[in-house]
Amino acid sequence: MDRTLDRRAVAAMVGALVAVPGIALVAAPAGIAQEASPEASPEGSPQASPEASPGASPVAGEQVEIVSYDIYFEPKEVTIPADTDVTIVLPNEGVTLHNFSIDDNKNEDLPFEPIDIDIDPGATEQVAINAPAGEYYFYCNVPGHEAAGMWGTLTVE
Ligand SMILES: [Cu+2]
Repeated sequence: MDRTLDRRAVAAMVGALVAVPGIALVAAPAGIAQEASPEASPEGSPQASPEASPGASPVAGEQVEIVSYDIYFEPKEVTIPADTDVTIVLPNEGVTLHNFSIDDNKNEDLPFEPIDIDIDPGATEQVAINAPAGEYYFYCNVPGHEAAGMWGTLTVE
């Protein structure tokens, strides 16, 4: 019973944090919704813990989620802040292997190390990125998947 109360307290605190208008969460609304319900994401994100930094710099721990399905990414258009450490969380909700790549395919003079991450079905991978402003093309490099529409645009601004 105590644990239930604790979870409620934490949920209330997270709710309060999200409600503060001064805190700009650039992440997609889906990300905000997840943070508001700790039970939905058992792994949690320690840096998002309200106890850790009450009212402190909300910029730490920027993260976005791009989910792999068969055969597409959701969302397909993602925006993140420039010159900021961002964690891209990559769940694979499909039944086949997928991949998240940002490389020289449709990107000219990529200003950061190429990304190439395989994601087993049911698994969740993640990658840290810190990119200058620009538009970057991402895709799944499993043969046939890009052609089937498994690609998207990462806008950094
Ligand atoms: Cu794929």
